[in-house]
Amino acid sequence: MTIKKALITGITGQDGAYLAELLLSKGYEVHGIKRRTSLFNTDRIDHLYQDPQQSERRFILHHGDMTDSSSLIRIMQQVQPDELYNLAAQSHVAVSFEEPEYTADSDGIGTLRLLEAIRILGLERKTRFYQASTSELYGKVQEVPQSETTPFSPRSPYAVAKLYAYWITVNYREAYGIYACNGILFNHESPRRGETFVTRKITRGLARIKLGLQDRIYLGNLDARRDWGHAKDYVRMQWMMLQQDAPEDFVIATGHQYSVRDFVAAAAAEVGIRMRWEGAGQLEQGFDEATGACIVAVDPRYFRPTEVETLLGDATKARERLGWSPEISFEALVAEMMREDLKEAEKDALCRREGFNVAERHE
Ligand code: NDP
Ligand code: GDR
Repeated sequence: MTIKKALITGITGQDGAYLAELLLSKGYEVHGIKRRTSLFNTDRIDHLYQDPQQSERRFILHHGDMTDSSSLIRIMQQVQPDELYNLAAQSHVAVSFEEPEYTADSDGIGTLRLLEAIRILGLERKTRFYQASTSELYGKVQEVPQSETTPFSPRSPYAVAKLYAYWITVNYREAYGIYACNGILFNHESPRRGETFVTRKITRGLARIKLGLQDRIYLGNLDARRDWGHAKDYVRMQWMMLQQDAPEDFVIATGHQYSVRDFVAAAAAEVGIRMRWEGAGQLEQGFDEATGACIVAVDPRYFRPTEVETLLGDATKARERLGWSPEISFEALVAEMMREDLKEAEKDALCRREGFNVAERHE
């Protein structure tokens, strides 16, 4: 039996790590592209590492970058993957306002570079392509809930770059017959979520407050509403989309929506804190009802020049056509994130008690 080969860009990220685990469990040979960094950046996939000296390796990393065609073409030529998952991106919406040109290059043109690599190498009939599209495409929403037919209205340089990536994926499917699909994924989180996205910032911050390592979390727009799922459920769907007879685009979402404030309250409840809110807008504060301490405050530095206020997905097509539905609830997601961040905070607390310096990291 021939072993299927998958290539994942963004393998060091949240989704890349879960997808690599899933594909390895299905017997794939998994190749990943990581970029060169001055410090190790493979924390999320270190448990999958196999020595290059080992024969019959099924997990192989390559150095490359979405802004560097030559590395992408070289890796594609070497691997000749059956499935190519494009998960790499400058994925932080707020950062995209600070680095708009780089975001366009890596997230927009980077996608084109991969599709061109498929064409240049004559892999149009071999390589199936998955593009990590996003609910941020809907931006200023025109319809509730949002489905595959809802018009796009992007509200950030990140979303505009991803809009280009979405359409170039559709165009290469239609123009060259490449099996190329967009997964329009709503927010998905996990204990592996980057620390500067709001959910992880909240669970990490609350764990540290609980253990006396910090006093307060500073957040931006508490009214923003999101449809939050678990990354594990969502990578399963990424794989399913490439197993169909014909390529199509799918929305992936839970169909439930919560505000940032709701997320704080749910996470706080996990560590036995009941929240009380006072004030509004920039002056709003969240208190630990039992101690009276202010543990959440608004800092306008985290407001975005243009905000996506509300997102709610309709994944009916994924359910009806592919039999997909999320298995992990919002409550279970929050509980898992809190549990894992408490363990991390306990390590820092232990170091501090033993007299070691623990760097304060906030963003
Ligand atoms: P992460 O930010 O956790 O991971 C992004 C990955 O891309 C990392 O491996 C990062 O490398 C890599 N990367 C960034 N820039 C480059 C570059 N120039 N060249 C090569 N690699 C690069 O994102 P997620 O795992 O959360 O998301 C995966 C994809 O799905 C992204 O494209 C994101 O935009 C999209 N998406 C995510 C959603 C979510 O809620 N998580 C929802 C919808 C879409 P490094 O580790 O070195 O930084
Ligand atoms: P988002 O995720 O922008 O939806 O993009 P993020 O967690 O950054 O923000 C969600 C909402 O929370 C509000 N918010 C804050 N956000 C951050 N990061 N930090 C804060 O302190 C804070 N306070 C309030 C934001 O304004 C926003 O409304 C994520 C990324 O994974 C994208 O790559 C992906 O495409 C989309 O999800 C779907």
